[in-house]
Amino acid sequence: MEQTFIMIKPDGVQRGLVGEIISRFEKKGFSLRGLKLISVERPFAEKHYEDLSSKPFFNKLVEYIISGPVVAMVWEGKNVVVTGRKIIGATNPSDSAPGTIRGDFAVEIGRNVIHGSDSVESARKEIALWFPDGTVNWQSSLHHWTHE
Ligand code: YYY
Ligand code: MG
Repeated sequence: MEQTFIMIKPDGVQRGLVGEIISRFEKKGFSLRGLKLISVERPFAEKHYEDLSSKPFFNKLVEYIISGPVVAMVWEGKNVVVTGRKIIGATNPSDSAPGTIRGDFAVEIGRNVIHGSDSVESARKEIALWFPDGTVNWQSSLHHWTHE
């Protein structure tokens, strides 16, 4: 079954949005496979965002991610990568639809509350980076009520 990496950024943690965000993924019907509150250091944040290292906003982005603890999660379910991105909403909160996490809770692109993997391949890399000891292999007893 497909998995994705989801991270609640420092602003989401500080603003008390952790429960709300987890609840949206749970209610959708996805299964939690990994969860931790963690403060990361600069080299780790740079590694996570290495594909963006040439972008003008890279340093500011890394500063933001290391500015406080984040909640790192692995979620599993059918098409969870693409559907997770839809739940999160467009990168710039000015463009994120109401009903999405960024559309409902964010104003600025540099304070957009949450990260989600953009492909199955980047999910695989990000899960390996953030959960090097693996994730929890279990199946929710509700699984057959959400998945055919
Ligand atoms: O995957 P997603 O988070 O939606 O966007 P990315 O293009 O991967 O950029 C990562 C991160 O960088 C974005 O969530 C906010 C920040 N950022 C920025 O501060 N300014 C930009 N012009 C573009 C992205
Ligand atoms: Mg991205």
